Amino acid sequence: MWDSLWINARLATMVAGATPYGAIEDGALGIKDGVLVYCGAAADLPDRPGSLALGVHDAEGRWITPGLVDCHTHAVYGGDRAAEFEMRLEGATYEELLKAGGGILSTVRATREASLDTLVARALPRIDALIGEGVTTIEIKSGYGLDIAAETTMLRAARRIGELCPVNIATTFLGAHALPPEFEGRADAYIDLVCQEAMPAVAAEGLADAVDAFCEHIAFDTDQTERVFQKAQELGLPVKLHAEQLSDMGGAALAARYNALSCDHLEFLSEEGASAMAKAGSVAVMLPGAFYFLRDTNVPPIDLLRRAGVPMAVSTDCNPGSSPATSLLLMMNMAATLFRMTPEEALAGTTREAARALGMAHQRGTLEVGKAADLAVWNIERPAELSYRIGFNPLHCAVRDGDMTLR
Ligand code: DI6
Ligand code: FE
Repeated sequence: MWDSLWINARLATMVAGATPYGAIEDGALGIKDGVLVYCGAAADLPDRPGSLALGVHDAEGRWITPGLVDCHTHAVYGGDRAAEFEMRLEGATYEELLKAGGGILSTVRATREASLDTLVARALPRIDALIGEGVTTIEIKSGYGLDIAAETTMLRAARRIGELCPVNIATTFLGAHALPPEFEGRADAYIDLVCQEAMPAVAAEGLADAVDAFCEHIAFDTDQTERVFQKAQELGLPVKLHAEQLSDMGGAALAARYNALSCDHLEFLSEEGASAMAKAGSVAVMLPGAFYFLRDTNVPPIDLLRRAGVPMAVSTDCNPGSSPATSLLLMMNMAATLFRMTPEEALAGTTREAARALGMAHQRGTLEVGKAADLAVWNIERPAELSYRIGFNPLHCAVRDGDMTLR
């Protein structure tokens, strides 16, 4: 007997191939031990629903998609940056604020002051907002601690959230996010600390599933980024990169050489960068919330990525400075309106390709037999509605690893 069976469902399996959205119109999903054991036409079920599963759910014709995956967030942090937002509206730029000790560094101060419990408590409403939209997997980065104690506390807070909430958490060590004030003028010495002490400590405790860096003229250059990647490789941790957000540093091509899971932002990505990513199979993570909030004008080269065959994900970049966003559905709308991604690309970008960007493609991101039973059930008539609306949540209920989380 299966644990549960969904019938009367329209499935957007998001399996790439024959039909748009991998759609199965009169579909059924069977679940056992948190895993999909049936995914296909209801007509092909081997028996009557009642004799197949302990619990039978009637989706009443609703669409079911894979649970959404938010593959790039900085959802754990202390304080907020609303005052800085006001200053930007009075004329200051993002880069000026950072140089004046504000920006990321003001969040670093607030994060260092916060206890693990406070970090968790402050993050929970953001996590709940994401879960409320059918998100079943969230990546959370460190990067606002910038010393060993505060970075590990951030990562522990992220792991704790995974224990408290019905959501899968992937953690990423982002020690090379910004230069902490005590290392002013000594970026290489800080990278020494990241590589020789912080990363090994994080790896020894199993606190990070991947390693990220911010390669930018206001953060770290390609040599420093490469040192971080070398150490990550040595420790057996996959890498990803904040690349070409504000300028073309050649970060994407560098990351591709280290088989990066993803390169993220990419507003200034070059043709060489795109083809290197295609060869390495790195996912391009689009972050339209940051583009919008910083009033960026350089749209990431979507057509180039399409032509090169680079998979594209879409994420919130949930963070206090450049994207205080906790709606992945809104990001899908922005990916369509601002970046001209199609609604199908946007949904693939928050399911299949987002899972791939986390190295979880074998486990999550599509509705397929053998994958985790992570589902979002929607009150919509067609999948394009998920990208179409602005600030409307049509979620009916969600299932994570076979358990109903929200209804
Ligand atoms: N790029 C971003 O958009 C965030 N981090 C990064 O490297 C912004 C982080 C912040 O402003 O707090
Ligand atoms: Fe980011």
